[in-house]
Amino acid sequence: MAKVHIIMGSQSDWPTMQFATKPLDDLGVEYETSVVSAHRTPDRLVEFAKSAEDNGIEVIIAGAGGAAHLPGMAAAMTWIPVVAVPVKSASLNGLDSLLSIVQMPKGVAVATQAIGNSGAFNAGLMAAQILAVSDTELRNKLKDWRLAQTESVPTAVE
Ligand code: RP5
Repeated sequence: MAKVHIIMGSQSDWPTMQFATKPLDDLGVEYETSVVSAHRTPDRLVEFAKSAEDNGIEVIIAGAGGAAHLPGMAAAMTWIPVVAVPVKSASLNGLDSLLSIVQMPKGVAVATQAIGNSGAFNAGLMAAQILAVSDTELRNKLKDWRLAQTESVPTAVE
């Protein structure tokens, strides 16, 4: 069973959320993906979040747009870290998604990333970093990944 599970409120979130898979693929971290909507499939959300620990999930990545209560609701039902991605919305460019995800009242934590593709990518990276705390092999891969990124930035302006 994969330790990382990526949930999203709608199939329409996938073009954004697929960016979360890039660093996970690069680092050899397995993941699963599901559409779980807080308001369209609330029972599916309850089932997912309450069984996450028994299913061996160690990090949840949750992306949603608009009045985006999916990450917070998932976090309310499990202690497993939830890394959230505010998906860019049609009406308000994702500001609605960001504010509704990031403004968690105290007592339930959600690790909110940036709006859109960069946030999704960093959510994958953050999930790997969380797992790396107790996985030396993954930690070394992350260090190499970061070094390669640093070395890929040229000093010269062309
Ligand atoms: C949210 O509503 C989803 O996360 C998505 O970002 C947004 C729009 O969903 P669709 O109407 O495209 O299914 O629940």
